[in-house]
Amino acid sequence: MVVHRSPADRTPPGQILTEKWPVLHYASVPPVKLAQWRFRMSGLVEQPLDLGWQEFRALPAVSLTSDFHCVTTWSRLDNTWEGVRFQSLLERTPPRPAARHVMVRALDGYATNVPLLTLLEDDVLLAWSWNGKPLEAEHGGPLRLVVPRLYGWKSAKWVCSVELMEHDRRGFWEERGYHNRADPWREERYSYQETGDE
Ligand SMILES: Nc1nc2c(c(=O)[nH]1)N[C@H]1C(S)=C(S)[C@@H](COP(=O)(O)O)O[C@H]1N2
Ligand SMILES: [Mo]
Repeated sequence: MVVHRSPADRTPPGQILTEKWPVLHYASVPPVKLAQWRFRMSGLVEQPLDLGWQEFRALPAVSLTSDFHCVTTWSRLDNTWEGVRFQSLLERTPPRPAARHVMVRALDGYATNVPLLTLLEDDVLLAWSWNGKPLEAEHGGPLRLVVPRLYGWKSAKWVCSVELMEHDRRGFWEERGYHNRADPWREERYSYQETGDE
C-alpha cells in the first residue's frame, strides 16, 4: 500500500513551505570549467578515486524525489534530483572498516560533515539535475550533494571531494554555531542544543 503523506505531515516543526527555490550560500558562486572539473574521494577508502566529468557521468544514474528543509525555515517539497547515489560511489570505492564520518568539500571553500551511515541512505545522491533541468550554477551545478533527511546546509553545492574519516570533524557551519547532526524533525538547528549523542 502506498501511503500519501499530506504536505503538512511532511513539513518539520518551525518550517514554512515555499514553491520558489531560494538561493543560499555564504560566499559567491565559484567558476567551474567542466574540462578541468574533478571529483576526488580520499581518506579511509581502499583506493582513492579521482574522476573527470565524463567519468562521473558514466556512473549508474538514478532519479529521486525528496523534500528540502533549510534551517532559515523554508522547506520545498517534491524536488526531483538526477545523479549518482552515494552508495554507488562506495561500491566503486569501498570504505576501510574504520571509516565512520565524511567531510564533504566544495569549490567555494565550504565543507560539511555527515556520518557515513547517513550518506548510505537510499535518498542521498550527488546530483547534476533538478526537476528535469541541468542544475543551475547558483544551486550548486555542476554537482551538489543532496541529503534530504538533514537541514540544507549539509547538502553541499559545487562538491569537489569527499574524505572518509574515523573521527568526526566539524564543517563550516558546524564550527559556527550550527548543530552537528541537523535533523529537521528534531529541530536540531544550533550547536547549543547538542546533547553529546550526535
Ligand atoms: N558549497 C556550498 N554549499 C552550500 C552552501 C554554501 O554556502 N556553499 N550553503 C548551504 C546552505 S546553508 C543551504 S540552505 C543550501 C541551499 O541550497 P540552494 O541555494 O540550492 O537552495 O546549500 C548549502 N550548500
Ligand atoms: Mo541554509
